[in-house]
Amino acid sequence: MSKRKVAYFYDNDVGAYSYGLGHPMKPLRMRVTHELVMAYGMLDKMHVIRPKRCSPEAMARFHTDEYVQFLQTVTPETVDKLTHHGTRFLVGEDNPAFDSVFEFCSISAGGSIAAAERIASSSVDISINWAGGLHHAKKREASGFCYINDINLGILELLRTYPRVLYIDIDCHHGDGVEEAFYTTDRVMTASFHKFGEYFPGTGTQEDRGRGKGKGYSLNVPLKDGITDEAFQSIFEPVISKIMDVFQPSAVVLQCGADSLAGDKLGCFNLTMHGHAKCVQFIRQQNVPCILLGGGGYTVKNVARTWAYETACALGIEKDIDPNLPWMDYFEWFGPRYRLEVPENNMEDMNVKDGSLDRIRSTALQQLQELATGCAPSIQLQDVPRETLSKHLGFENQQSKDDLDRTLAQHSRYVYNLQDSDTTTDESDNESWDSDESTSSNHWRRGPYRSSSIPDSSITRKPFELRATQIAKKRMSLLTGQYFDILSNEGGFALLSGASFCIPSRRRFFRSGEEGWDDEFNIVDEAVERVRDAFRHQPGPEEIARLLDETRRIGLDADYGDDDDEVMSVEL
Ligand code: V1D
Ligand code: CA
Repeated sequence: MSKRKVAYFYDNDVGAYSYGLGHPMKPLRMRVTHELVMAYGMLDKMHVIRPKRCSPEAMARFHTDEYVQFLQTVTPETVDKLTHHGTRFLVGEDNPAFDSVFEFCSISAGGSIAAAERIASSSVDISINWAGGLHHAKKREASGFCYINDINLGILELLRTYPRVLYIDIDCHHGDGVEEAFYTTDRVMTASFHKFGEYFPGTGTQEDRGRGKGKGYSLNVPLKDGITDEAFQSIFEPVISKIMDVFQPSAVVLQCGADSLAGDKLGCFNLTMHGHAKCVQFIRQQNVPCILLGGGGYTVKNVARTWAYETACALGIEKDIDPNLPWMDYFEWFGPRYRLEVPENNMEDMNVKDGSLDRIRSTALQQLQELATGCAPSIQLQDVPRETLSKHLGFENQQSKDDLDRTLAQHSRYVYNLQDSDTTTDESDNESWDSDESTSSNHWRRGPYRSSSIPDSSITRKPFELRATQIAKKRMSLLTGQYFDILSNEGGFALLSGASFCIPSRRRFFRSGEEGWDDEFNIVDEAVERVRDAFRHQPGPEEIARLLDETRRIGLDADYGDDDDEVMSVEL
């Protein structure tokens, strides 16, 4: 098999974090994996990169500002107060506020973003981040041991370059956080293979297929206990082949959660190391740029064995790997056989026993056939700009972006002070757009086993005007991604910023219909151009007011606003 250029992202510190005694998630498994990878001499065969840690601003490309800020602040001592006694952000025992949780997240997410950047720049064929794959994290809430959804951040990075991204999830649990994020788009197809039925998170039926433009682009393969290598491949390979055919992804992200291995402490499948790795080999054979991520996996020595072996598969050297483990730190953990293997056990395969595997397979293939014959993704025919959105908008120079931000902020405050009598706010409306209350009504999502991942369509966006009230908080610049203060008496600024600052933040920069560039985007483009021109000559307050008014009139709603955005899917 031909060679592939591989980038391997690893931060030495990652193994030192702890979710706490008695918690099944052990970040140490990444260190043990790395020790094996090193002992097998694989580090010399790939680019080994310590990724930049993910900044809060980069996290907020998917998550809300408020949630990211919470993660930055929370400690075991303050958790009770900051979560309002465990009712917001972190719920239950699954996601403790352990020491330095934010740093841990920044390593995991930094790795997946860097992995995506390397793929998008075509400098490698395969990127690996075993610290990533945290597929349950939601926009404004931690879930199932996951706090920051590194996968969504990585996919968003890929979408800057590629028209279509395929996400595959072989963790024993449903990849709900990724499915939900891209549920309404046809640019990301998600396919999750998982145990379904009285099992966390309770989502991922075959009826959950996406919504709107994304209808048909979410695929679920719900399975029962005890699936073996042979049975798993008998559904994985035809389903993935069909997706490759129908969707023709430009890049693939494979979440390699290792709790689908036999003998996992939380999983209930019966895959061997070789069976699990066959998914990696199969994806590699497709000759599409690919990112391999970690995920679940609770029998640490088996996780390490499997991810080390899968690193060898990425390199195409698995045939040369000695099944007897080399000497390494943690060697004694691998007794009594000290072998690179995860054998199957004698549990019964319920999928084969009751014939459900055949039914699930034919339903999945049928659904993909409908996608093929119904409507092939129109975006296929279109080009995607190679440069980043900010570059496309001309905001590529950090210094000038900072200046622009500062100037906009100063002038906006000044303008607001001039016209405060015009800025009417509804003080009686105490349902702040800054509040998470509206999504706390999403507490149904926290129920152990909800039946559908379709967002609540009864939740509607609040009128733009309501945002004029409040807010004493930090806002993130849409131009630079940096934070600046908004004082509570600058409510009008919040309103104005809703029109002006949000222009470049719109993610909907590429239209998936046949029309190509989004008309709205062209308007945005022109408006941005005018704002940029104006700021080249230090505009006065009147000019700023006119520009802000103009941008507001053309209907550039504040799409960015973190906490008022009720839709859980990202807008593309
Ligand atoms: F057993 C535990 C001990 C301590 C703390 C948590 C657990 C535990 C086991 N299983 N928690 C779970 C699952 N949570 C529940 C909750 C109880 N309910 C009300 C909900 O059943 C969560 C399992 C998370 C699996 C995560 C994952 O493997 O999919 C993963 N993928 O990437 C990273 C993690
Ligand atoms: Ca899965």
